[in-house]
This record gives sequence, structure tokens and C-alpha cells, in this order.
Amino acid sequence: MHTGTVIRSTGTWIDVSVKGKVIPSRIRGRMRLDHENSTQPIAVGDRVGLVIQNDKTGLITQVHRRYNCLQRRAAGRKVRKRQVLVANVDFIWIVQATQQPALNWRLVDRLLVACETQDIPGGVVINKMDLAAPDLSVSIRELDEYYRQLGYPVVLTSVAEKLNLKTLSHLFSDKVNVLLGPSGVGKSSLLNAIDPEINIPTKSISNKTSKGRHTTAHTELHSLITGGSVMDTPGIREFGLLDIKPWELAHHFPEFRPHLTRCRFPACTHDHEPDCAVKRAHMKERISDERYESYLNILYTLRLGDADIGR
Ligand SMILES: Nc1nc2c(ncn2[C@@H]2O[C@H](COP(=O)(O)OP(=O)(O)OP(=O)(O)O)[C@@H](O)[C@H]2O)c(=O)[nH]1
Ligand SMILES: [Zn+2]
Repeated sequence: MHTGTVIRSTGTWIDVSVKGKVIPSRIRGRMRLDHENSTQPIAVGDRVGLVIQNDKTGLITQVHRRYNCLQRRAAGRKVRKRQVLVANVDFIWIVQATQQPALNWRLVDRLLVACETQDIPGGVVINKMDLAAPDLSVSIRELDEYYRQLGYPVVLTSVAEKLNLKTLSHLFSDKVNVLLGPSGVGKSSLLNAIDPEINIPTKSISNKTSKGRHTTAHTELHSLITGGSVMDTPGIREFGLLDIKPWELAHHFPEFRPHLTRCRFPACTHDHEPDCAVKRAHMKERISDERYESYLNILYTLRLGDADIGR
């Protein structure tokens, strides 16, 4: 029996790295049944036990207990299931672009909540700074300051102008990182620029819709020559949060926490309730309009329960 790390999963084949060698593997049939409430029993980053067979392929017989994982509500007809996107990670970078596609702070906040619920440190990368109009640059720098104070590092990058790529590779260097964000923001381009040996295919986004064309189809774990490793994930359009009760949500907004004990009702959702300390803090501009709106937006989708698709 060998132990390895899942570096890529394409559905039928799961590539496992065992002491630096990649073993194309399959999973034992029964393991699929043991994981009925998730769409896939295995995620990139999982540590697995496998037997190497005569034809040099692997048979995965066990998945080791996960240190942590990032999961969302599965999309489409499988909404009642959960999808584990990545497992055993140290840091999640939420990647956005200044445009093409347009910057979406709602999604950033939603993904930061997902990081908070799993206790995974998170940060934000705003790429394509070369395309930012001057007024957008100003508002990005203001938000940059706000998020930093919450404990989320923000890195403003441009692959085209090689802006802050060294900073990013330095931040990546001592951990297992994840790049998460919509299609077309430049996740693969950033990795290619940091480590040319990686060479992930990228495509230009279609001008008509400004929506990405989903060039990365599967999550893959890459080791960087500059140190550390990064999981490049396919672009996400929606992220349905799991396992959060409406009254718990505020605990996942760091700047709300100091106020939570001062609301009149212990289960206050900081929405319609009277005598709410969070609403007072928002009035006094200790909580920004944007973050409070993100909070309400997520709160309303949580109340939808299974109908929440996470936009
Ligand atoms: N102007 C500009 N274009 C960039 C920058 N970074 C990436 N691009 C372009 O944006 C497009 C999409 O880049 P990708 O790296 O494929 O984006 P992705 O986030 O990996 O997309 P998916 O794989 O679909 O999730 C490509 O045409 C890149 O050349 C940048 O900093 N500035
Ligand atoms: Zn309240």
C-alpha cells in the first residue's frame, strides 16, 4: 500500500502523486457508495492510500481524514448534494479582474464567508490592473485598505505589466494555495507568469459577452519552482454556502463580531430586528455599505435553503 496526494481528477481518472511520480488511478467501486451525500468521493488535495497494479495504474482504496476542505452546494439537479472543491489547503486566494469580467465584490464576500466557515485563511487578488480606469483604481485601493484591516491580504496584479507577480509568488512560496474565481480573470495566466514551466493553456475571453470560455476544466495541483504549490480551479459562476444558519452568518464577517453581543436579541440577524448593534455600527460607518449589503444578500439566500444557488 502506498500513500499519495491527488493532484488532478478528470472524472474517470484520478492522478495521484506518490513520491513525485504521477500514478493514474481509479477508485474502488464501493468507495463511491460510501460518499453518497457528495458528488465525488475524492477531491484534489486528498491524501489517499492506493495499491499499484501490474499495469502501473493505481487502485485507490482509502481516503485519509481531511485536514480541511472547501465545499459548496452542488449546482443543477444535484442541489441536495455537496461538492468538495479542494481538500487540505493552507490558503485560498479569491481572484477577480478589474474588468473582463467585471469586478464582483459580492462574490468575493461570499467566498470569504466560505473560507471563514472552514477556518481557511483567505485573501484577494485583483488582476488586470492594467485595464483599470483611474476612478476604479481609486475605489479598489480604498477597499484594499478595508479588507487588509479585516485580516485579508489584497494583492493588485497585472500579468500584462508584470505587476506584483514577485509579491504573489513570495506569498505562495511556503504553503498549499488555491486560486478561486470566475472564468477569465486570469488564474491560469498568473500561474504561467510565475512559473513558465507550468504552461497551462489559456484562451482569450469572448468579446461579445465578456464572459470567460472556461479554459480550465479540472482542478489541478501545481508545484511551483519558486516554492509552494497552487491549485488552479475551473471558473466558478455561483457558490451556494453550506451549513450556516441565518443567525450565524454575522460571525463570519470579522468586522461584525465586536458588536454581536450588544444586539437586543441573541439570535438577531441584523436585518429587521430593533435595537441592533450591527445596524448601529453600519450607521456610524464602522461597517461599510458594501459589506453590509453583501451580508444581507447572503442572509436572504440562506433563508432560501435548498433553493439557494449562490449568486
Ligand atoms: N489585460 C490583461 N489580460 C490578462 C491579464 N491576465 C490574464 N489576461 C487575459 O485574460 C484571459 C483569460 O485568462 P485565463 O488565465 O485563461 O483566465 P482563468 O481565470 O484561468 O479562466 P478559466 O480557466 O476559464 O477559469 C486571457 O486572454 C489572458 O491573456 C492581465 O493582467 N491583463
Ligand atoms: Zn443585530
